Amino acid sequence: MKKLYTTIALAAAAFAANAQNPIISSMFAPDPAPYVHDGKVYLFVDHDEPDATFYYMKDWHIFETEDMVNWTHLGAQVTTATFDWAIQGDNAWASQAVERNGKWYWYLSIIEKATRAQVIAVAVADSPMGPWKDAIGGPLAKGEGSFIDPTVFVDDDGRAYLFWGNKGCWYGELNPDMISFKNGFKEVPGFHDPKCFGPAVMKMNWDKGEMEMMVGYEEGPWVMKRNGIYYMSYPAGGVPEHMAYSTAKNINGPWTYGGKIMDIAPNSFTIHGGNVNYKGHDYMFYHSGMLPNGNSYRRSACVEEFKFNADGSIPFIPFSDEGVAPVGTVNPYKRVEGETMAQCYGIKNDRLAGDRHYATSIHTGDWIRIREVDFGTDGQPKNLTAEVLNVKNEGRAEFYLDTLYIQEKRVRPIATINVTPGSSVITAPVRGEVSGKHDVWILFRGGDEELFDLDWWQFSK
Ligand code: FUB
Repeated sequence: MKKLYTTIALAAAAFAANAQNPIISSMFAPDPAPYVHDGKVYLFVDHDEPDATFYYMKDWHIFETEDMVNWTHLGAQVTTATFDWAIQGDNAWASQAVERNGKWYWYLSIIEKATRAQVIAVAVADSPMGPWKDAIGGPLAKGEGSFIDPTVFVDDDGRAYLFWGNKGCWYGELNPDMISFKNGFKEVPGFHDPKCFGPAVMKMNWDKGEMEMMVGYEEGPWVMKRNGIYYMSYPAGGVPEHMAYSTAKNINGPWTYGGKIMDIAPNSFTIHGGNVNYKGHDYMFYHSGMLPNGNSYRRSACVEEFKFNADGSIPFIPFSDEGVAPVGTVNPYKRVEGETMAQCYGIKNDRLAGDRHYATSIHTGDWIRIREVDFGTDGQPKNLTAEVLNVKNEGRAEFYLDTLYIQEKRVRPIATINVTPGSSVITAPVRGEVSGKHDVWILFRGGDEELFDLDWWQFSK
């Protein structure tokens, strides 16, 4: 048993005490595209496989948060199978989504089966939870060059634009239907000018099959507007990529190179992301290869807070292990999803569409950490209830406050959910005094085989 505790302690230490980056640890979730809507931040990501040796990607996932530290998995809502004209089970690359007049539009990088061309697809739904459908039945944008990494931007006057491209940047104004272009699309003006898109570097031109000098811009544009200025941030400098940005007074340019804003990502030669303002804070999302077993093909989303300079320029944003401070709390007296977490070890997400999701692949020694759980000061929790699914073997979910260990000694759980074959909804008593704000750690224990899936938990007074 001592060995088990040591293993758990090491696993917990693998993510240093307050380490929050990468923010998604239940799967490799690169190319984060945040979107603020209705008091929440949605995060649209693609998905590196755990054993990947290239970008062999099959599906796109969504997460959401209201506190910037605990993220809830909302499922694999779109897969390559959404587009029957695309290559299946591969090349599900970077994406971005937006809500417009009650409909959600998700722009994605994919490969057309008939031509093997990298093209932009668009899926549409009434809500992030889907069902998402192919909006057109074919590519939205297709042409000469590497048509990947779409970013969608809706201007103050309601006009919407799509930008995209690797080693080239194209854009077009979208019609109000969001699934067609008003006047086609074209290369972004000034694209080949280093004054617009950064100092030139030698890069491989895959179309010509030779090295050539190109502007700093590499791929992954992210377009937004602040105080009347348009900003485009993008991975730059060839591979390995850092993050740079340009600004313009007009969406049609000219763009002016603004400088480097992030270094080469830790343990990943690509970087990709974008920024949003949420609850008065500015956040820059990106990905790194810093999860256990991570690398350039096994990347996950990270986030840093930053402040624009007084003149509107973006400062250099350093990477941190800590990530960002919470801007909200979790109410333990309401249902908390099993797939809501700040960090985890060993746990995976389901890969389902729809609205029922859960924490899965649970084995002895795996854990989930939920931050900023506010038990309040008005009365004690008396019971803990949890629902488990797909019970494979008996085991238990032990709930702890703030830590699993004090000086290498295991602390006592405040409640234990004992799971036996056939279990579903289980209630257990709460031990000790519990009030105020805490991290809740859920430690799973049982035999050597996979245990069960966790759907939700909730305390009651
Ligand atoms: O994730 C696959 C590709 O890697 C993306 O489309 C690029 O931006 C790079 O991050």
